[in-house]
Amino acid sequence: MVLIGLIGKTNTGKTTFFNAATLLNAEIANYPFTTKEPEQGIAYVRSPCVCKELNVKDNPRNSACIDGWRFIPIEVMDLPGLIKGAWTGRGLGNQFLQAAAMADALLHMVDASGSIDEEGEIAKPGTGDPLRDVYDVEEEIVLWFAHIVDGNRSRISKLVAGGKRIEDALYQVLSGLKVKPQHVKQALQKAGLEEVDFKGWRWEDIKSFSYHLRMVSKPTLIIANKMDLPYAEENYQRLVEEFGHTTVIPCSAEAELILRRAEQKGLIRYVPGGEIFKVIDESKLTEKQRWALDYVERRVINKYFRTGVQFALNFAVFKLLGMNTVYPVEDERKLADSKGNVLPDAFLVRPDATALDLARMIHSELAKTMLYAIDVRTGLRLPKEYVLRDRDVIKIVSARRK
Ligand SMILES: Nc1nc2c(ncn2[C@@H]2O[C@H](COP(=O)(O)OP(=O)(O)OP(=O)(O)O)[C@@H](O)[C@H]2O)c(=O)[nH]1
Ligand SMILES: [Mg+2]
Repeated sequence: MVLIGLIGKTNTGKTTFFNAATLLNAEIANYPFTTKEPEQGIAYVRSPCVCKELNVKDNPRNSACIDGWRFIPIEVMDLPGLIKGAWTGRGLGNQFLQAAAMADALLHMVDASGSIDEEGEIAKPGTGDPLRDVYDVEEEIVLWFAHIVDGNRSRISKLVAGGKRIEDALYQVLSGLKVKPQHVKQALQKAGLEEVDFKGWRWEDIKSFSYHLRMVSKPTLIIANKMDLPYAEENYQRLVEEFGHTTVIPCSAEAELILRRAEQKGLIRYVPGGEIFKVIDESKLTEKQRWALDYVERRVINKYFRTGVQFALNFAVFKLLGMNTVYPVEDERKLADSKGNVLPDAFLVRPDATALDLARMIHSELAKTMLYAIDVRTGLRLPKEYVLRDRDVIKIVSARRK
């Protein structure tokens, strides 16, 4: 399953975002380093379901269909907050970095209201500097990568002396970080180090390579959180200007948490990622609930049209990682599985995934006996190597079934 990691300075709202996305109850508090251990949970990305276009009523199994939107599961990981010096093992740094390395993409949470000071304590909005916070956290990650390379100098040198290419030697040392061989190659190219003898690499070269490796291997979004607070708007503009190469998404994790909890209690109707919510029965709201919902409406929905939580997850999965949604079926006429469930599953697949990859995702046995696939919309036969496209409805035909 796709894994999205939440990184950032302490107190920026990572756990609030995590709880809103997963409806879990991890501890949220206004003191630094509340989260001590990485925690994983299931969240959903949403994609327009094919049920409308194909004019059927679906019975989803691995996902959900609400108002014509398919909600497909992904994994989200909440991580301990970072501070300067984390790569040396200070604070909860090491554990954080090892867990972050497992993610396919990262959401870098920032307190856009500037209400945390340098040490991570809550302060008056407008006093902290979210730009500096982004640089600090990024620096920690790069230094951590760099120290893995530096600490393995002699091993890498030996591998190279033994005839291995530099990219293979580096990959061997770094494979625990879920980086791919092509990431190592790209980072070498971008740092201009392809032709430089590894023995001659200076500390700056290692850092430059590590910076590029971090960038290519862990695509990242910046989440400007706490947009409901004063000063957030100005800082959001500054973040966009400073980090134009990275997408910055305005967000209020707290607002999303309020809406999802209210929806769970049956107080409002709200589809995550939707731009509206409706109170079901005004008379059932307590004073506090009414105030909270009013706050969300005034400070977040009316200004930014959404809380940003669902948007951020969607952006990470569909834009950063380029994943496609594919609907496998067994019965191409009924668009159903063997039990008659219509459009039972929606799978997220990588941009280069083939029909054979889809068969593998369903069952390894199916992949072994696969003959070809059928594009259910057109009835056309597709070869195993067919590269899947977004919203494809596919039947896998195998030898055994015939
Ligand atoms: N106003 C406002 N406050 C928020 C928002 N998101 C989180 N907070 C508050 O910020 C504080 C820190 O939230 P957490 O979710 O615990 O932050 P964290 O990044 O997980 O912190 P650590 O686990 O210590 O790294 C809490 O008091 C939250 O209520 C938001 O969108 N708006
Ligand atoms: Mg936390």
